[in-house]
Amino acid sequence: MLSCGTASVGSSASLAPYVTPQGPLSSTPRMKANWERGWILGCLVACLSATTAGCSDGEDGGGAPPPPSDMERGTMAATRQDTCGVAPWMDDGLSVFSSLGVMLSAFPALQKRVVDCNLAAHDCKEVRACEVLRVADYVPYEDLHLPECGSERTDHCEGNVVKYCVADDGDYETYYQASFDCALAGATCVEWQTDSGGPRADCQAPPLHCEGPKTAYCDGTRAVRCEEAGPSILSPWVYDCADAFGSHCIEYTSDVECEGPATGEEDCDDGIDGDGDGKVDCDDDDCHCD
Ligand SMILES: [Ca+2]
Ligand SMILES: [Ca+2]
Repeated sequence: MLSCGTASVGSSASLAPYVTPQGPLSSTPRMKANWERGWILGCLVACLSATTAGCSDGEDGGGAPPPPSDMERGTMAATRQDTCGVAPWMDDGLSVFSSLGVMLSAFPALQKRVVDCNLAAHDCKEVRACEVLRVADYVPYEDLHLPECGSERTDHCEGNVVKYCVADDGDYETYYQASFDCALAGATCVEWQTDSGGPRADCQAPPLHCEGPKTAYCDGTRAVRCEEAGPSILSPWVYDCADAFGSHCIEYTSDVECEGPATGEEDCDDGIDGDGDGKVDCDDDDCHCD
């Protein structure tokens, strides 16, 4: 019995498609696509790789950490996708509508292969190549077996489980019901009404050190994004840049990003060689300072 095998699926798994609200981003000019530096995979990540076998079962006496949860795996994958310019997950806090960790739990058929691929990747080039799996695994809601929300959205909380309504691209007349246990994200299910009285619900994460929405800060290598899941419902989320091939967190213009060898020089005004290539700020061609 492997002690660090693949993570179990969350308790509220329902099969349904989801199209990310963010379209794929083209890689930015400052991105260096051919980075080939080696990446030392820890046991935790290595065991998620389809090409890696053989984790100890604890016989070495050290004991292995528990397998990462869907939220942890999805967040790691989101951090890699964002840092590699695939999709801007780190623009959002915790919301069932914009969290890859939630989607991995709620819609594993759609996200499992691409997330596994992201976590097994050795660099941004491989992360970008994983997108073919996301496209291949897309299935419209109507082809799966989700309950319908009805003619009106019926988003609500059942205990700490959020029952939320999702729709396919191009068809916002038929909503299907997905569910997620907010406790899996250390969060609380909250309900509110739209201005027209429509019911809404989402998960709300603890406020951490957020001073309000549309703010962000670094906490070591971690990027903390402070955003709202609904009106006045602050719900931050944390992305560890270290998960993105050894990147670190940088703050500028009230934003946070990951910077490191995988991204090239991002902050061109801090006097620091952010990507470790020996060239600082404008001396680094990544900065395009002219
Ligand atoms: Ca710099
Ligand atoms: Ca540099």
